[in-house]
Order: sequence, then structure tokens, then C-alpha cells
Amino acid sequence: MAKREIIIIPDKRLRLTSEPVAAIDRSIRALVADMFETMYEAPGIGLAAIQIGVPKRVVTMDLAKKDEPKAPQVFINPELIWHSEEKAVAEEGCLSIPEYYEEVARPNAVKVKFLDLAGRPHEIEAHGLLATCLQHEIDHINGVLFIDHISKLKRDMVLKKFKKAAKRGAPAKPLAEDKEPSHHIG
Ligand code: K1U
Ligand code: ZN
Repeated sequence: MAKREIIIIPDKRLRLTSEPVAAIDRSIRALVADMFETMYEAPGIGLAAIQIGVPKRVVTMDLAKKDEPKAPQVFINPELIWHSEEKAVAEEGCLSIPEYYEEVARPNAVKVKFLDLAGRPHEIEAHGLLATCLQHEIDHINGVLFIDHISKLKRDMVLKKFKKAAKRGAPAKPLAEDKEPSHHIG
């Protein structure tokens, strides 16, 4: 198991469409182990393989609260098969856009089909944080970022800040109006 580097915007790999997993073999199990180590260390509640530079349709997640036992979940080839008409607004963050949080409106319920690590098929209906996180991660494997769901003005500000930082080779400075995460965990 190894912690991997999380790539951040404006890295072009974050805009790739990830490839479906054809066979859940030893290399996929090793990738999942590395993703959990990387996600827990970050720390984050979700991670898509492309965020560590691997363009495969693999997602890890753990939505357990601080005082609860770990609850690791793996979604291989996740597919959104239904979403509600009703939307909910929730604050989102992204490990590939560090220290930037913004409210995003998305369907408040979704149905997702996926394979688990043993290759068994599942279909779940998700609400609340699970629905938000699944949509955020499925966006990642389709090359979409949560800033694509906010106003162009805000998105351009964020992109400008991270492009400037990448040129300097330094971490991006926080935007004056960035909010702290408020909705999660613990
Ligand atoms: O995919 C990612 O970039 C991970 C992202 C998942 C996510 C968070 C919030 C809404 C939708 C999707 C994160 O984990 S950001 C970090 C975060 O939420 C967090 C960090 C420390 C403790 C608790 C939460
Ligand atoms: Zn993200």
C-alpha cells in the first residue's frame, strides 16, 4: 500500500474521461488500497482514481463520522441510472482544488449501479451526503469538476488562482472569500 500524490487543477488529466475496469484483478485491488491510504491521509471523504492520475472508473469513499468506525466503500464502474427532479444545495470541496469550498445544487436523490471489489453488481438509491459525494466522484471519472456547476465568475477566479500558483510552483493562496467546510463529519 502506498500514499499517492493527488493532482490538482489546472492539471489536464482531471479533464480525461476514465476507462471502465474490464477485470477486477490484483492491480485494481492494489489501486484501491492506495486510494484509501491517500484519501484517509488527505483527509477526504471520497476519491476518484483520476485524482491520483489513474484514468480508470474506480471510486473510494468513507462517510463515517469522526466518532464512528471506518466505513470504506468501493464503487467500480459506477453509473448514474436515475436522478430526482428535486435539487438540494450542499457545500462541496475537492482534494484536487484544495481549500476551496462552494455551494452546489444537484439532484437530491440518485440511483447508481456499480460493481464491488469482488465484482458483484449492486444498485443503490442515495440521498444526502452519499448522493452528493457519488455525483461529485462520478463527475470526476467523466472529467467534470464541481467548479463546473458554479457561476462562471467564481470558476474563473478559482482557475486563475490555481494557474498562477502552478506557474510559481507554489501552493495556491486562499481566496479572500473562501469558506471553511461546514457540513461534514464530526
Ligand atoms: O473527490 C474529492 O475531491 C474528495 C472530496 C469529496 C466531496 C466532499 C464534499 C462534497 C462532495 C464530495 C473531499 O473529500 S473534500 C474534503 C472533505 O470533504 C473533508 C475533509 C476532512 C474531513 C471531512 C471532509
Ligand atoms: Zn473532487
